[in-house]
Amino acid sequence: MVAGILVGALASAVLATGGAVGPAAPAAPDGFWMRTDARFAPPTAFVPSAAVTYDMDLVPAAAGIEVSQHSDEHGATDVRLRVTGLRPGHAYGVHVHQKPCGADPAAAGGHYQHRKDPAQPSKDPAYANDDNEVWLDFTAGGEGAGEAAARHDWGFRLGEAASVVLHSEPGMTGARVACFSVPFGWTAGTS
Ligand SMILES: [Cu+2]
Repeated sequence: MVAGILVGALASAVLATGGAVGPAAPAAPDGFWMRTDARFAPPTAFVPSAAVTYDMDLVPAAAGIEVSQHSDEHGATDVRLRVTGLRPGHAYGVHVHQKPCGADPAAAGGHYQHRKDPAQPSKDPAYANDDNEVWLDFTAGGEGAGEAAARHDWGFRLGEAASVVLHSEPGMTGARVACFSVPFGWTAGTS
């Protein structure tokens, strides 16, 4: 697997020139797709990776991750996750988080929420659930591979979704064991 990013958008005028946009946030594209992959490395690695592991037991160095997003012109969004090289049989919790990864697992911030809980970090189940957040929990198979997908009728707001965090167990409570910085896109359907 070669690490990289592929990004597409239907509003080619926006991305191709940028000339029509003002100093504020650029106009949202009418649709968006993106796929990015990387291999995990510790935050201290000589060659830094967009994918960092904080727990080499649950997420070994050189384990692989791929994340893709497809948003249609109405904002409905599919996010897909594929991983390789993890601990066979282990159940991981995974969410889209607000900020990019850092050497500190806390750097990724809280979960992206469609309706933002006024109290952050959010623990209220009315907000912290898989309808209002993007959860990609999975159990690694016998070879350590896994995948998950989530579909919502909403998309991300500009700049507010920036990583995928793997946790030590499904749901809300697991420790952060790895993080992948992902350039999620926003769409016109996002309000
Ligand atoms: Cu999380």
